[in-house]
Amino acid sequence: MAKYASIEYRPPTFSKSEMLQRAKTHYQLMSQRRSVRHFSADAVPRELIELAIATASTSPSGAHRQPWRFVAISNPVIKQRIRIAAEAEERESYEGGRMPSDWLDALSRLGTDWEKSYLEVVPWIVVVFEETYGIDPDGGQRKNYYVKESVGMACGLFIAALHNMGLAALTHTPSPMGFLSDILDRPRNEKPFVLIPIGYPAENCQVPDLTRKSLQQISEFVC
Ligand code: IYR
Repeated sequence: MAKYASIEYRPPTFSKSEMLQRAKTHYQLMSQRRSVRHFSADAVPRELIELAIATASTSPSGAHRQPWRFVAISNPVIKQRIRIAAEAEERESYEGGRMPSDWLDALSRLGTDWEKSYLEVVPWIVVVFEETYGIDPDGGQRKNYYVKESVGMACGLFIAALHNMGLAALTHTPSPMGFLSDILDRPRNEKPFVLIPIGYPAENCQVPDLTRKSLQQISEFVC
């Protein structure tokens, strides 16, 4: 395959003090992001979702295959179908013995349960699919590389973009997620990766009072 041509790379540059200021401002913004489970039904313009998806797709990916597909749903009938199917799976997980007790124990502090009414409240659900393999123009299968790492990074950029525009989101993984391929009629090479309800937080939105690990706990510097 022909090599990409090389072009000059000219990213924005900043003075040392600007760099520090920008780093602090960005950290302060991102440290306020929380996973939200109580949403308002207020409408969110489609253009904002499109911009968040475009931002997510700036992510690096294995061999630049960009093995992601973002399916954005505002249709209330489809949202209802997703809620019903997700709750059926989650009920089985939480109450039908599918989640082992240590897992239920780990979740008990967050207060989650099988009930997922937010799936019908939110103006948008975005389901992110990983492309396990690509399809060539001639219909042949093309291997993708580091798919989960690539899609995970894209999802990180996606939720950061949403937070930056003042929207709330939840990275939700009702398990198993095969029902999403059926409801959304996705091709065989796409596998559900995560389901992301998106909207404004409800007026009385509450989140668990948790803290994040300190810099010392999460880093080592070898100088
Ligand atoms: N999928 C379930 C369970 C769940 C699992 C983890 I790991 C969480 O951090 C939160 C929930 C649910 O969405 O309730």
